[in-house]
Amino acid sequence: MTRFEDIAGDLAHLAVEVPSWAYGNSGTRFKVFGSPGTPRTVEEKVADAAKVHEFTGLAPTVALHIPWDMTDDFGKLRAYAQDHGVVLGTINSNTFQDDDYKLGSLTHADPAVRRKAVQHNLDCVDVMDETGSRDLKIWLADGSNYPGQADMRARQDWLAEGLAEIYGRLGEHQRLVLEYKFFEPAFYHTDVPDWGTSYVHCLALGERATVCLDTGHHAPGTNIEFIVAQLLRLGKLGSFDFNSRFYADDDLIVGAADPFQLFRILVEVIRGGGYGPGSDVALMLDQCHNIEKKIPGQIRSVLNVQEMVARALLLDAEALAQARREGDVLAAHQVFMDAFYTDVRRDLAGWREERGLPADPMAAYLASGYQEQIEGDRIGGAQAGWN
Ligand code: PSV
Ligand code: MN
Repeated sequence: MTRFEDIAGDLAHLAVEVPSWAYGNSGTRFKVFGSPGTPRTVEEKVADAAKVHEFTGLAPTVALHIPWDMTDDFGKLRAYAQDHGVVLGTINSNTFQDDDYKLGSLTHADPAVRRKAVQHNLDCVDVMDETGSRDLKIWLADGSNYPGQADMRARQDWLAEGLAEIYGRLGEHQRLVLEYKFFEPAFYHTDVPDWGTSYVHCLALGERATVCLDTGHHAPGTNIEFIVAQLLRLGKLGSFDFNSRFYADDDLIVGAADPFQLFRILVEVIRGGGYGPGSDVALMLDQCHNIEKKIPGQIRSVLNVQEMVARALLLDAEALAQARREGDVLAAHQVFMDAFYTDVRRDLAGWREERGLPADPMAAYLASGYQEQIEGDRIGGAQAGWN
């Protein structure tokens, strides 16, 4: 049996990157609700993200989205983040909110639009040079709504060409991560719909191109942990966008909809070498807090990941291997479920205290007065939103 003491050291390796857009207002196509204290600038988003790290010790980096987080001095923003105890992380490009991209970006039939989309990504690499970021994350809204509308085959070639140019611009220590999504906003076909499509493009690009797996981007019932196992086996899992879904790309708090799925995913991450100092798999959140408070929403999210990492680390690998060798189906299943059902909350509270962190980060944040302070201070100006 694996005990909590045995995994306490390994738990210290957990780092979850938080998205700047989680702190801004977001919503559905029906309504974006405003909320008091919402950041108006990228600095305020970074300051909020820093609070998540301060109370949990789990979120040392903040991902930016360009142009949402555009600023004229990224060097200054980098220093600002460092002063607040965090580091700027992944740069997310955005070729989905300009009118020119209505029929596609990197896969548009018009070479001028493709050029514009490539140029935007090259500009994002310039940003990365200034922020010190390692990863450029590309997610495309490209696709079509009606059979016959688009030349799906030609679009794959245009995509490959565009990605190659972007990849060629990367510095030695930079990576391109290509995210897939099976539908939305396009409803008939999507140009990077699945891990296989992302994988073939990354393979053609080279070593520093890897797949980003957003947990909300699969059809219901998909065995995501199998994809995790396969991509790790192939050395092509670059990063996760964690969130949870009930129906489509709900972007809800990770572990809220299906904690067991999160556990199964993390078991494969650990099993495949995707966790710990030897791994370069980035664990990120990609979430929106449409109706709940944003900073506590993010704190809850990173804690959910921590709890499930702890349970996954507790999996008794030896007992499991033995049951599997013996072909004992039920014993293997029991070993697996025993780890999942282990309540680690008390142990984690003690673990945090030993490290000078609050035992209950949610309660500590709520008692800190920060929420009241930003709600009082951030009056006037335009609240940050996802568009
Ligand atoms: C698309 O649904 C996505 O998951 C991509 O990662 C975007 O960059 C992100 O959401 C923010 O809209
Ligand atoms: Mn995503």
